[in-house]
Amino acid sequence: WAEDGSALWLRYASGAKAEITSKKQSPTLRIAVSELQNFWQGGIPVTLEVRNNKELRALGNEGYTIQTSKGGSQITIASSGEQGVLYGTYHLLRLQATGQLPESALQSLDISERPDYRIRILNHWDNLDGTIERGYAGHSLWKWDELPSVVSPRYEVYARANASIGINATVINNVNASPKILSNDYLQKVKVLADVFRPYGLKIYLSINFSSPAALGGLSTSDPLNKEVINWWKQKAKEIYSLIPDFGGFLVKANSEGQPGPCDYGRTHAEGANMLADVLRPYHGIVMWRAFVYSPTDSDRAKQAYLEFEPLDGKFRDNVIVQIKNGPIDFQPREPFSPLFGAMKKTAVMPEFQITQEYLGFSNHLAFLAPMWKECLDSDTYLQGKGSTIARVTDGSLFPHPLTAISGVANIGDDTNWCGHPFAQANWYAFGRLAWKHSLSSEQIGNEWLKQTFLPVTGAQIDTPAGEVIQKEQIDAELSFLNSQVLQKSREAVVDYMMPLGLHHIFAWGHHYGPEPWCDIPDARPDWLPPYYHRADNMGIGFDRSSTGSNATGQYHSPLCEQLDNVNTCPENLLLWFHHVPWNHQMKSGRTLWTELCYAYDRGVNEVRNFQKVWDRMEPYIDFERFRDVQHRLKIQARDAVWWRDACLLYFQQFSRQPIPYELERPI
Ligand code: GCW
Repeated sequence: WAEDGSALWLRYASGAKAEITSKKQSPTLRIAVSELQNFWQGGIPVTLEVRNNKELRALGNEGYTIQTSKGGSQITIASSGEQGVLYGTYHLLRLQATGQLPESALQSLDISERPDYRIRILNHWDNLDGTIERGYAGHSLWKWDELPSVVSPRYEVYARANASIGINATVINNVNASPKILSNDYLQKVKVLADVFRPYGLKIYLSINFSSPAALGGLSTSDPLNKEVINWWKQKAKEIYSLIPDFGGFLVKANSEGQPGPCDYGRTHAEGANMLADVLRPYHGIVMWRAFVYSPTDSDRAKQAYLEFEPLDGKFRDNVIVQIKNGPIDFQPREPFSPLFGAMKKTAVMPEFQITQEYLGFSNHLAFLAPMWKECLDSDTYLQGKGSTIARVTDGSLFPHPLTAISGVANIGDDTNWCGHPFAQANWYAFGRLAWKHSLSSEQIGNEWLKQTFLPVTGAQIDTPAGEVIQKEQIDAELSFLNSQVLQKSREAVVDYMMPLGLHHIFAWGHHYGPEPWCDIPDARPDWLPPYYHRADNMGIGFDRSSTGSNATGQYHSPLCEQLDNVNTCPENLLLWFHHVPWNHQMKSGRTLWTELCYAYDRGVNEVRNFQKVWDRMEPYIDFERFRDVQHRLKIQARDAVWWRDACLLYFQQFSRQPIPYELERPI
């Protein structure tokens, strides 16, 4: 009884040969038909319809309805577009796989869905040499050396997995982009991928290097206002669209971490983005311009993106969207939301989440990230008064921008199970589900994923190797327990054992895995050297970003600005992000800051130990290979949690000069 995780959440059992019909034929509809022919077990015939009425038009060509006709003799999945029919198909199969289609439900289906964002996009940080920046699941899926001649079957499986959760776009190369991606040789390869992805509604985008005109085209400059440069881009766009007529557009990292950009020529981000936007406009292409501008010598890095981009509000073309990381620094276990989400009324902005666990224990630690992304999406920016959540700022409901999008940096590689940690698949899944519908709860997403991933797909019971018989219902209940006790608590546990109370960026230089608040590596970037982020000294700890310090709090709207600015009203889980706090400061628990810090680190360790216990209890219900894999990784996580706690507490204790409370475990 073994599974290797390669089937992801798509472990459908064979169907019961009901009649599946579609009047219209097309590659996309053929996929929908065959998915249902292969896996639909409901017994009732299913009809797929692409039609145009008012209701369906309102749902858009990706939205759909699923309805049982009167008398219960037929289910119809309808959409104004083929893509919607395919998404409706996967919706129906998901209900089936998660046990939500008992007879009564089957008889009365009346579902109507439309996606919250127009573009739901993965960003792969895959290099052309096959390595992946911050990738922890093997090498790149894209076998550039074999393409365009050899087409790996995994490309289609990848497209299908994305379609099954509503992801409709993908940037296949690293934002630290090689100019070579735009060479004709590579574009021929990209075209093959685009052809495989197309029937699944998955559109290709590319990251570009801003100095491509010089680096690849041999021009003497890449100045965005130079005529020859503009012409070079025009020719390039023509070439791309002749190969890939539905090409999505460009993602750009400019003037950040040494990447070239318009500022090299005295131009603004807007001038750079607009030049590319104008070039792509005739083909309906778009530009996603990243706001991650990082210069390590800044006095407060957290303020930089806002300072550079806020003055540019209204200066971008309407086919440009500014892509903002959830936090103002860099994908830390917990950050406040980036104030830039609350700064632009006339510019379309989109969130960039990180699915790959660069700062959350790579593929060794179990950390379900839906709670983190929801925390960001649900945050109120107060941009237009109360209720201006990031979800509403970005999904088009607050401002009628024609372009809405949400992106996630992928955690996918060529490992057999795609993502390294079996539970890392849950984050790919959760990103897709939230991008489709940001009001879904983390609990629901976790439950859906667990059931599809671990429930036995056939029969009402399983016979364990130990000779026991276990009912599926019991497994179902155990998985719900796993959801509430492990998945839902896992991100907070990482925060606790790595950097609680608003601490951030005390990672080891280079690899970003373990602790190094003491970093003393001479060639590290200046901001990595202590005390930059933690500011620990004999008085206290934390970065004063209040009005008495860097005044980053001033980048937030009232009343949040005042709330964050005051040490007594700032949420404690962000306290040390915004304030330098005395070691003896009294926390809400009544403990001093130092004691609270000790408790938080210790709690993180104990949480992981509890995850181990809960997981061990799953042994009878989970196939052997995946059970063992997770068990082994939890061992690493538990050891790492102790390492983090001991290292950080012993380091900070030099400054606090106070004992670790006796009731807590001693550092070894
Ligand atoms: O998180 C940091 C990473 C870099 C990454 C950069 C970015 C792709 O450490 O590896 O580069 O952010 O987002 O551009």
